[in-house]
Amino acid sequence: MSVILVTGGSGLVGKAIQYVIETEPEGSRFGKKPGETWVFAGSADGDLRDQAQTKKLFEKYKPTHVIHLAALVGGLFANMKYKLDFLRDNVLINDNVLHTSHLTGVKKVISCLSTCVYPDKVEYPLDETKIHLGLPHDSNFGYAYAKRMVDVSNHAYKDQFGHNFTSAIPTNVFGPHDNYDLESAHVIPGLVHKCYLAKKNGTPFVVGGTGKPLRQFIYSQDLAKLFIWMLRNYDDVEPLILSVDETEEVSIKQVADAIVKAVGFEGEYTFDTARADGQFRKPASNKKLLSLVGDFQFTPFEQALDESVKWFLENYDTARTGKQQ
Ligand code: NAP
Ligand code: GFB
Repeated sequence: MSVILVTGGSGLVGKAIQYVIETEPEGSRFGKKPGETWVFAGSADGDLRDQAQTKKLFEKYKPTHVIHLAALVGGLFANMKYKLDFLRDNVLINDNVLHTSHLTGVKKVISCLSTCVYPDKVEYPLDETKIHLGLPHDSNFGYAYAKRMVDVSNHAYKDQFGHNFTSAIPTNVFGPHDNYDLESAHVIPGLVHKCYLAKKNGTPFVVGGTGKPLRQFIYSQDLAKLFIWMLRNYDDVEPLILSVDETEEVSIKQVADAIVKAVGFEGEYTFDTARADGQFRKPASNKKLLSLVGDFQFTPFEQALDESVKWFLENYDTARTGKQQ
């Protein structure tokens, strides 16, 4: 009788895992297995920066397996502004979840890193062996070091106690239930929200930076399936990159063009080059993933973007918009 606790279960990636587990046929490749109980916990179920609240959450659900997604998460501009919060909140959350998993005998933990943890100056493409080979990009070193410490902790728990604690490394993620608050949003939800407001108010659509940086984006529902696959099949302490192929890198300008099309915006569209571009690129190789998972169909970018914009327009009133009108 397995109990799978998904921390951060109320967020972008958590909601996608819940959607897949609840819609895929029971017993299928990405579906729920008979006898499994899945628990999706948000911060209302317990502030994981607090050890006592973390312990209480684990005592309540007695998880056998944990998919640990909970984190202080934000886009480039939020990371640049709140480096200490992104470091400290995430160090506290990660240590409480891993140590409570250790104390309560959890059989497996999959934590979630990000390709922004990698060194800024390293030979591309990024692969699973290069995480600690240099300084992260200055724009998000707080978040990056907190996430790197998860990999260090996993190896220490393995060495000292033989625990099966591992981690996944997604690229930039997008999809339904994203964070659209213009201050803290990532580029896709941020630009979808800005484009929607520009269309609604007849104002210019302004993209931050030069539009030249390159990014790889994975659809939250594809990422969700890969987390479920890892839960069932991946028992190595070494992290695993979860991403589309590195040839799928797109420029921020291409992303903005696709959003203009998806939202149906016909007005003026400019770049605010006074805003930061952040890291120019962080191309990640999914060679190890494909060598293990075999055949996996990623959702085409434009289809995934259309579905995400449709969800945003249909759920605007309840979505995390930070209430900018
Ligand atoms: P998100 O939408 O912002 O969701 C964050 C989740 O963490 C929410 O469920 C939130 O709960 C929970 N949480 C935050 N602080 C908490 C606290 N102190 N105690 C308990 N729960 C807390 O984030 P996401 O995009 O789904 O990210 C999920 C994971 O993927 C994170 O580990 C993130 O670092 C990683 N990641 C994300 C991206 C991306 O592009 N989004 C890329 C790479 C990796 P409430 O909503 O209830 O507050
Ligand atoms: O998604 P994003 O915030 O994160 O920004 P990063 C990506 C690129 O989009 C940057 C440009 O080059 C931004 O200049 N951009 C243009 C915008 N307009 C906007 C906008 O309105 N909002 C935002 N947010 N960006 C983050 C890390 O880096 O990647 C985090 O800081 C996290 O820690 C995340 O790991 C996945 O890809 O630059």
